Order: sequence, then structure tokens, then C-alpha cells
Amino acid sequence: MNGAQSLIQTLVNCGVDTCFANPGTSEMHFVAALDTVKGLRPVLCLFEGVATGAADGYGRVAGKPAATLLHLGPGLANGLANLHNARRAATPIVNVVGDHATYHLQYDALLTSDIAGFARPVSSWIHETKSAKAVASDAARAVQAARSAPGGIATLILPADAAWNPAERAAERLPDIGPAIVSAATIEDIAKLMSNGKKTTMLLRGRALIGDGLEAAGRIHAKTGVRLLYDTFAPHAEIGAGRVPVERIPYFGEQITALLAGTEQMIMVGSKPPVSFFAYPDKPSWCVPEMCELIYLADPHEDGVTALQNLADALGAPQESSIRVPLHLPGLPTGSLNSLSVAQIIAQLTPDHAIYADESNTASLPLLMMLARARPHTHLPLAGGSIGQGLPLAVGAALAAPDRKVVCPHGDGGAAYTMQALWTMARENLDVTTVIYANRSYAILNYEMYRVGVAAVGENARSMLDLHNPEMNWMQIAGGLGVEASRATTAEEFAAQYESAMKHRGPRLIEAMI
Ligand SMILES: Cc1ncc(C[n+]2csc(CCOP(=O)(O)OP(=O)(O)O)c2C)c(N)n1
Repeated sequence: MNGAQSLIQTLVNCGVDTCFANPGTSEMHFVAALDTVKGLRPVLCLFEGVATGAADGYGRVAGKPAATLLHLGPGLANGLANLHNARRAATPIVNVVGDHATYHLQYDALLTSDIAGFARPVSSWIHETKSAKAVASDAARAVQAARSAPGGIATLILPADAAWNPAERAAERLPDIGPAIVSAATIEDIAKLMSNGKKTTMLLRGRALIGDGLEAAGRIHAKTGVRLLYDTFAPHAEIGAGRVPVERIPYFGEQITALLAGTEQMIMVGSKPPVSFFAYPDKPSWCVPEMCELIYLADPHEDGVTALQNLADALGAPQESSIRVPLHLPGLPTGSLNSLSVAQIIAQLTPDHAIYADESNTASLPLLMMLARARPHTHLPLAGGSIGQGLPLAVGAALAAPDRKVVCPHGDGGAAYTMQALWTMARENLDVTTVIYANRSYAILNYEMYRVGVAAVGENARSMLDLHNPEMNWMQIAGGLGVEASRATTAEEFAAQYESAMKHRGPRLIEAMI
């Protein structure tokens, strides 16, 4: 067994079964070992930002880490923006970053770089393996670090000679670290506060927002009437008919301020107090009312689900919430195709338990409104604000949940960052329907230009926000990358194409000419 084989066997022993890869010479022994050691599915991505974004999607849906395989510092650097998003989502990921052989570094060959320097801002754990014999235990610690609550990015730097030299054996999985249990005293204190008659909201994020956590929040709402909110960019949310109703914090700061006006106490469950996404001249960044008291039921590294259940019990809440989102499907629109008619058609035709890898940007407002009472689904948003995430996220989500339909509503500007993800969807035959909002614009930046206070927008400035000249042809782009694609110019055309995509498995792309 060599170091690379001991690494892969250790990853498999630790429950890692998928690796999003873009390899080079320094990773050739890892690549070779993918055939001699079974159990790790390699998925080739044509750009590292696709690999890291896919690992994020996989980790958010599977609740366990995938690995990435990246080529030295530049490969890691290409993947950093989506690692930033993944860090914000607290997604568990194990990065394996190849490096030159240890003795080669002294010569400062071309691809030599400060890998740890690139990795540091996004990683919760970084380690450079020193020898082939240490690879297995290092890999087990990397998985443990990635899984440690609430989830993080572990970066293991693997010198080429640590991969090709002889190793002894693989390591076994280490115990999970956390989440920490919230004390009974904290639960008791917060139960008292919830009975003090003040106007109270509860802000949910992370596992507290899904499954048993959401159910427990529903019990608390049923008992106390507390307003349930969720973080604008919560890494995953379970939305739709039959679920406990939770309101999403809106995007713009003044909308958040209006929503929270009059709130006297706010209970954080795995979340932070909401702030404005950007600063704007003469607009507040802090959106919580001045007199509102901030109370922390659970920090992100703590077990918010059990804390909510214990709080519900302490309050004497009913065993189940009777308040559920009703199913409301909009009718199928006809005529002009715009972000509202696209949203109505998606809400009407998407099957139960779909996953939305959503980077719909300015089209998100009608979409989220329509989906709020549509069939139950999982929503994965752009967790860190760095665009070019939706398509890779869809790749990872589809691999983590092969039996669920994945829908990827995406701005054309953001999609151009990581369009190579379409090729991986085709190669792996992933059940993803991508909808490109072809508005030929960085539309949101037009609002932002106005909001930051620019009075006069000249021709050069306008051309920085405009995507005409030339127009990207998404039908041809998708076709060229192996994905069946069509173009819709009316609501009727879009509905027919989307209905067909929902009825068939496999990757599809619809260019919606809005
Ligand atoms: C990595 C990164 N680069 C640039 C931006 C700035 N940015 C935010 S939105 C946006 C344009 C998005 O355009 P599109 O996806 O077409 O959505 P639309 O605004 O048209 O709805 C840009 C460039 C960003 N958020 N992240």
C-alpha cells in the first residue's frame, strides 16, 4: 500500500464516498489509487470552482463531507470563492491539495506556492502531511475536523512523495466532535423570558431549521405565538406545504428593519443578528431595533435541535404543531415570460421533495413567494454571496440525493462563472433541470448603483452591467457541454419545456428569455 492508497482507504473508512476532482501531475498517485481502492466515487470537474461548489452542495444535502482533489496552490485558489460560500454555510468538506514532493520544494519550481496561505481564510483545519506513513492518520483527523460541529473545511496538503512512498495501513474513523449540549439552566432562563409578554422573534439557521429542529420550533410557536424567522442565506431550509411556517428575513437592510420593528427580544438558534448585506451611504448596517434584547439559545456549534425540543418541553408545548403551510399552487400563466410567470410555472410543475440550488438573484423574489406554499422542497441559497455557485451546488446536491429532482434557477451572469458544471451534469447523467434567466444583464447591480448613491451613470458604467454584445447563447453553451437544452420566449413554451424536464430524468437546461 502506498500513501495515496492509505489516504483513499481512510477516507472511505471515515464515510467519505465522493471526491470532486481536478488533478495534475502531483496528484497522479491519488488518481491511480482510485482503481486499486474501492469506495470513493471520483467526479471530474473542469474547473476547481465547480469541484468546491459541488462539494458544498453534496455536504449540505448529505450532511457529511465529500472530498475535493485540487492541484497545488493555483488549483486551490481557483476553488476559493466557492470555498468561501461553503465556509459561510458551515458545510463539511475535506480538501486534498497535492503539492510537490518534499525534496523538490527547495528548487522553487514553477507551481510552488504558499498553499497554506491560500487555504487559511477558508479552512477550519489545515495540515501538511510529512510522510507517507502519516497520511492515514492525518486523513482521519481531517475528516473529524470537517465533521466537527457545526461543520468546517479541512485542508490536507499532500506532497507527491507522501502519496507514492510506502504506507502501512489505513486509519479508522475518529469520533465526532460536538455539537455541544445547551445547558438546562439556559433552557430554563429562556423559557421564563418567553413568558414575559414581550414581542419575541426566534431566528433559525442550520439544523435547527430542518427536520426535527423545525418541528420543535413549530411546537414552541404553537404554544407561545413566537414569530419564527429564518436567516436570508441559511444553508438549507425545508419549505412548502405541510411544513412549519417560517418567514425568511428579506435581503435589503431597510426591509429587515421594517420586518423587525417593535421586536423586543430576539432568540438566536444557530444564527447571528441580521445585518444589511452591504453598507450604503446614509442607511444603517445594523437592522435590529435598538432596544431589542439578543438572546442566544444555541450557537452554531451547539445542538440547536435538542435545545428547541427541550425548550418546547419546558414550555409545556403540544407534542406536534398544528400550524402548517397550506398547499397553494398558482395556475399556469400564459403570454409573456418574466420572472413571475417563470416562478408560477416552476411552483406549479415541480414534484414533491425537489431540491432547489438557487442563484436566481433578481428573479428570486417572485420565485420564493411562489415556492413558499408550493410542494415541500429543500432550498439551498447562495450562502456566502459569491456568485457562480448555483450550478456546482446542483451537481453536488444531485449526487447526494439521486432520487430527488434538482432544480437550478440561475441568473445568466452568475452562471457564466462556473458553466463548466454543465459538463459534469452530462457526464454523470445528473437529474438536474437548470433554468437560466436570460435577462442579458447584471440586473442587480443597476439597483445597487442607484442605492450606493451614484447620480450619473455614463456609457462606460452602463456597459459594465450589460451582457448584450455579444449575447451568450445558453442553448449552444449547454449543447456544447453535452446537456440537452431549449429556449423559451413565452409562458406557454416555458411551461411545456419545464413539464417535459420534470417528467424525464437527466440533465436539461432551459434558457428563459425574460
Ligand atoms: C464572485 C463575485 N463576483 C462579483 C459579484 C458581484 N455581483 C453580484 S450580483 C452580480 C451580477 C449577477 O447577474 P445575474 O446572475 O445575471 O443576475 P441578475 O442580477 O441579472 O438577476 C455580480 C457581478 C459577486 N457577488 N461575487
